[in-house]
Amino acid sequence: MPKLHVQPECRCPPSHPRVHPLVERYCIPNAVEDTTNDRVLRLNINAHPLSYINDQDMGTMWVSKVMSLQELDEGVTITVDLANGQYQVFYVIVQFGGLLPDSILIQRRKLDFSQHETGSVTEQPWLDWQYMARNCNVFDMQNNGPLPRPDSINCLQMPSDVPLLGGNITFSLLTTQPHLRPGYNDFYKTPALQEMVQAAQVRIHMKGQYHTGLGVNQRHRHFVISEITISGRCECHGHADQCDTSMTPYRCMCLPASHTVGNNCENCAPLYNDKPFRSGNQLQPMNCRLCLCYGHAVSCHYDVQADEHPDEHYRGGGGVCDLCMHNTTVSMRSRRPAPLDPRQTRRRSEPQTFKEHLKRPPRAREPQDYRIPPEESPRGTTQQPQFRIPRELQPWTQRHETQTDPSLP
Ligand SMILES: [Ca+2]
Repeated sequence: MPKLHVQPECRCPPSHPRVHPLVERYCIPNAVEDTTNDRVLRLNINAHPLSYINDQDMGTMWVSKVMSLQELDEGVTITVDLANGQYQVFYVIVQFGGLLPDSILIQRRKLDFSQHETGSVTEQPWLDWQYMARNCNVFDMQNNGPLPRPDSINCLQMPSDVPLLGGNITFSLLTTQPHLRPGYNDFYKTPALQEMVQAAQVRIHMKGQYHTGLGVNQRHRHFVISEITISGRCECHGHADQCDTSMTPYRCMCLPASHTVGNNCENCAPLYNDKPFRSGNQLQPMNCRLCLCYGHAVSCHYDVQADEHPDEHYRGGGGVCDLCMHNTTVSMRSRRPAPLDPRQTRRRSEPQTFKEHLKRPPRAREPQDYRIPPEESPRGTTQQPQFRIPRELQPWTQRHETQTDPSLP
């Protein structure tokens, strides 16, 4: 990539830093006559770099080269790498500065989590997310087709009144219109939808121009994007309220009460495997459960065979203490540490706390009816997804209307 030299005021290249005083779409060198023929278009590859596409400044924009009709039909692809992990993405907004494309395909790519176990990285396929078009026939799809399943994909027809210049396209996963996506209002109980929001990379294909048929000037055969906004949150399995996104990979700040570990709070801590790992949700925190090893083991694992209520989280328990210490062994009935020989134990004067625990069968203490313990109140609201889209970014709004981009020739 060439080194960028962008003058924020005039967008002229360094070799021709002055805006032509008479014909503003040209730049000319310093210290030459105004009538010089040594001039270059202000629209050039250095003037509107791709980095302007996500600099959080609506006033700066990326401008593609001026294309032939064939190049427009072949289209342009922009790939956004979310850089430090796989997020739960809920909407994608593309804010255009010029003519809207005739058709758009938004795709996503997930991370290959198996690489941690196998050591090899497998390139994940691109998955279709949303089609949009002036007429969905270009994709051999139905206009505004139904969404029978939570992870169905359809083609949204762009409205007939899109502005000549500017406007935006919005892909909002949970508030699809005109058909609401099944499960949109029950995210935590819709696994297919939870899978569908996962993305580590986002790709946007744009083809053609919506208004080309109206005889658009050749100089406007290009794409202009002022900002791409991708909104998501860290995948913390409902066990964190905060996330450090300055790290690579990002790290969820697992709540202490969840007793989870891992960058994504995706595992139970070593001594908290009395129940299998489960994701928390709005109503149930699903904290990992402590194995009753009485201080005689440093880890435990879950054994479904030992669990009287394997389908429930707050009843039963299948934790098996690992490598029992202090002359204890695992009781085959309860999978808890038991003294090797009770008579010997009495003689050896076991610690008081251990004997007290033995008097209290842990199972009898479990509540018969399900009730969330007070210390396990549902997660705070900060962990809930925020789906509101600013009013000015609602789909198909006409933010730029007929304004002309002053920096264009
Ligand atoms: Ca920008």
